[in-house]
Amino acid sequence: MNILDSIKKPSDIKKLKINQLNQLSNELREFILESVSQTGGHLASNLGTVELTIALHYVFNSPEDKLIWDVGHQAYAHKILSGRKDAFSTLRQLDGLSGFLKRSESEHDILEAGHSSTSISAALGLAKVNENLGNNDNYVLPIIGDGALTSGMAFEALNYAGQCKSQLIIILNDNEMSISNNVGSISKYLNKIRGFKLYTSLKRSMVNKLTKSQIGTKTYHVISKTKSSFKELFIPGMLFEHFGLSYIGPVDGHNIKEIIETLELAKKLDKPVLFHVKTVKGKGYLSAEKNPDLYHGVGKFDLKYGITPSDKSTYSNVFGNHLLDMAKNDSRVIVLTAAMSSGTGLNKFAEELNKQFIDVGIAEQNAVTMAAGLAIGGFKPYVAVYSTFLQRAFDQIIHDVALQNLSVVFCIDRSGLVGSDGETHHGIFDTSYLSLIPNITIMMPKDSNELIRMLDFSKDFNGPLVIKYFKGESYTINDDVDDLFEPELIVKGENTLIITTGRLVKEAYDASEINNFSYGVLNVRTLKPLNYESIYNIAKDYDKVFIIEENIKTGSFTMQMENHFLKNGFTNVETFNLPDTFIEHGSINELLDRYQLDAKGIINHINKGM
Ligand SMILES: Cc1ncc(C[n+]2csc(CCOP(=O)(O)OP(=O)(O)O)c2C)c(N)n1
Repeated sequence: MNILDSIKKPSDIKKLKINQLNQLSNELREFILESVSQTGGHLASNLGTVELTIALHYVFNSPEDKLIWDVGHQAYAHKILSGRKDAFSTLRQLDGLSGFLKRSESEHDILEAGHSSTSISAALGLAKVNENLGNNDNYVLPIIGDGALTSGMAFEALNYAGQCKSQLIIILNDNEMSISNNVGSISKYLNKIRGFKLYTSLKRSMVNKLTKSQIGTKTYHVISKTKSSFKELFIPGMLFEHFGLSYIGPVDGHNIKEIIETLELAKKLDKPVLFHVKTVKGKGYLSAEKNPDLYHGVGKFDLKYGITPSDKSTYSNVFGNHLLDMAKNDSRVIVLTAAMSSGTGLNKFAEELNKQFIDVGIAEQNAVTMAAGLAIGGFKPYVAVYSTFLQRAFDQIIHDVALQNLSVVFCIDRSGLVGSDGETHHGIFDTSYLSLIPNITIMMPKDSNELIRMLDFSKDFNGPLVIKYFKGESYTINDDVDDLFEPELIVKGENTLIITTGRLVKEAYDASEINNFSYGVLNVRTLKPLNYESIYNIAKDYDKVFIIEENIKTGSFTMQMENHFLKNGFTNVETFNLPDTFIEHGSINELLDRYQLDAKGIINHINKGM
């Protein structure tokens, strides 16, 4: 039996010797590679955390000591070592294991996440519990990447962390990458200290002694006035020391022995610690080491040949390419991304027009308010962001953009269901949380032509504008009605009308086609302001109206439209949406099927009648 098969729970690791731990790391890496190539998932980040995970479980006692994985996309080794190896082939599949941490899956999963930079804050809460309950021997260990560390939320937590009075060891997993190259001053700072030899607080006393004895009293007095800057020459991680943490590192994150020995040392300190580990994203699979961005999140692929980048046109590509053309003709156009340049289709833009491209790192709030500043200065900012991550900047949209009626365009990718990333990532709240904001206009295209028309329309539009589009391959349906504020009757049909938007226009069209085009299909492109009058004028001639949307019910456009129909005495109207719950993971098609929003589901609804 190999060693990996004998590990049923984290404490089993403690029985192993160092050479066995090394063997375990090889087996684990092999297993992750094989498995993820079959299921898809976050590959490169997980290949980088194998040794670190083994060492953490060797030194600490989970779940009494709390391992808190930031984002949770790099915790596959943790999931496998905590009793989920046999179920791993179901990762990210409908009703299978989650691709992130899930408290219902295991007592070793302490915090659920998917959005980044929450780990230190949650850890501070748990550390306070330990302090108040007198749990002096229990450790709390947030594990945060260098990308996640660029977020304001991580720094808000660091600002408090120095006051923590119980055992806190922040593990900084530094692989020099976010999804793409990490950006900004924090990243530059970490790059600088990565080159230092391992520094521990034991060495700090040596530095202090060295400075007194070797440089002479006179010089020492001059220097002691600027002691901090003097220390910076000798001590890496002074930034963290200024936050009241003891810095230890950098440690080779693929040397289990070194990690274990240094963690044991960290346990002896009586202050909160920042433990800096250098890892390699994609470690052990050469293609992923060379191209970690491409291997950050993967679909099923052949391990022997690796991934070939897809040439399928997605809405993200259509957006990125068209905005690039617009920006080439108008130097006022600036695009902002929060660490998602590849996901939002902006890689080509960044390469060709870097002066008009800004990556702020994982800092959605900063991106939105920076866009406000650009708009005030007369530029035309486009914020390219996933629907789910824009939730972070809700206040900035209201307070910094909408209140001042600034001309910022929000290009919201992944609106609607996103598939296997699941609960934390579906963009199913955006109609609800955006349509309540005054001054905002919200549009959603049914196909790639309409997306391009909306981008063209945005050029001269004044005020905040949202263009939200869904994940997937782009297609075109048929010609458009010119005025985007008017609804578009795509199929006239007979007695039944389906009113919808975005991806579901195609599902409604397919449902109608299956029924010899007997259902009318009305495409609503502008969800705010809702053109009640035009929609109602078309709909009132039908016997039955179904309004559907890939958004939760509360706050949806379907709910708003339904109220209008009822107010006008039209009662043969029914709405269907996603339910007001968190939606699980699964492929988009499986979820559309489960929630009866695909063509088949629409026909079922209609056949059931009212
Ligand atoms: C708020 C938020 N914005 C964007 C993302 C998308 N995202 C997922 S992982 C990741 C990179 C994180 O980098 P790092 O913390 O260094 O981890 P690594 O993948 O390099 O291991 C990003 C940008 C996210 N999860 N949360």
